[in-house]
Amino acid sequence: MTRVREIELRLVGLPLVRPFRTSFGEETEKACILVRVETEEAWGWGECVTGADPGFSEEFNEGAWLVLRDFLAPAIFGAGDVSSDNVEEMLGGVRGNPMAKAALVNAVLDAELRARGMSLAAYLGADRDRVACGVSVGIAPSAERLLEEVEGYLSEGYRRIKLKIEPGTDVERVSAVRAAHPQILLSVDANAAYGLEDVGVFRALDAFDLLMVEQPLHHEDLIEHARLQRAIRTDLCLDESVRSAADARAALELGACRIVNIKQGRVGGVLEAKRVHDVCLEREAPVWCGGMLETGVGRATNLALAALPGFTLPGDTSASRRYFAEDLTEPHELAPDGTMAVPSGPGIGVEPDPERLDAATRRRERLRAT
Ligand code: NPG
Repeated sequence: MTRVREIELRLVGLPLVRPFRTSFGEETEKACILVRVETEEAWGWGECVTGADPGFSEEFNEGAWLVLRDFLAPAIFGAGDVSSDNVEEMLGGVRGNPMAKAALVNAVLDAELRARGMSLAAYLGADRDRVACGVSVGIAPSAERLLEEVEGYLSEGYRRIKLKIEPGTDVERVSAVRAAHPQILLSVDANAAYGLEDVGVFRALDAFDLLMVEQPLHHEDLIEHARLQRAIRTDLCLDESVRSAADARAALELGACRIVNIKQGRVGGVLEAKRVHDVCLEREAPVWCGGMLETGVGRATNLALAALPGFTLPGDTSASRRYFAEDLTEPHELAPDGTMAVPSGPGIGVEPDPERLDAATRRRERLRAT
């Protein structure tokens, strides 16, 4: 137990090495909030996975900033002693806003683990020190460009390719990649762009031996996903629709999916992410670690999570250079065998380089107990 002395919020921006297009929009830069918590014993970092606009979920950077500054930080300052055992409860008076909460929960836990000299991976119960990595490929302007991009990632060693899809080009693009690479682990992610009336598209995709189809239908739906799952052979995986361990349990019990993408930021932080993992492990549903184009801070957090025993599929834990020319931390690097090291130092095991962090900072606010 310790007191939080100060919480610093920074809005940072980094250019992406290539635009990232999904069925809900295109991003050319990464803009996010970093939270630094200072306790009586140590400091810790958390990255908020919100983006500039509410396209993926209802949370977004400017909203998350206000929620953190005006509600979550005061809840921590007002509560007295804080630790990983009570931090989620302290934030419980604020409904929803899992991404904003995740940044603070993760920062408090990082500070606690740095003070104890224990790595996040060890704390969570990791059973390996390297994880298998996949890569998520944005919607390309043409099938040729997509094939080139896929070739590039395969030659770097990535062990699974995930294609973003949207209505109109879906089957043609998947068919082109599968024809060129009959053996690879291949999946698709629709980011909720379809309706049940599109069942024909998913029946057609059944022909390509996909590892999974991710989040085809509405971002809050479970019932229609269960219907779709019964109508196709390929396993469905849910992302947006799973915002807690309770959601994961409901999804698996309803048969809405057979695989779960765990993004710690989407479910309120690594503590809830571990519970989602436990629910899935108990029901023998494979999980994998999703990504939200995080900087090296959030990426280190994801790597620790991805080392838990239930993470049996390669995650969107790609190398820093897939996103940024220069990351805020030391770069996370992919080995030629398609694996990445799980940071082993105290807490998340990395920190932002002070100069690069300052150069990327667009706004900064320090909050203290009043
Ligand atoms: O490698 O970090 C990564 C990106 C993986 O495709 C990816 N993320 O829908 O899962 C997603 C998508 C995403 C990115 C969603 C950014 C929201 C923001």
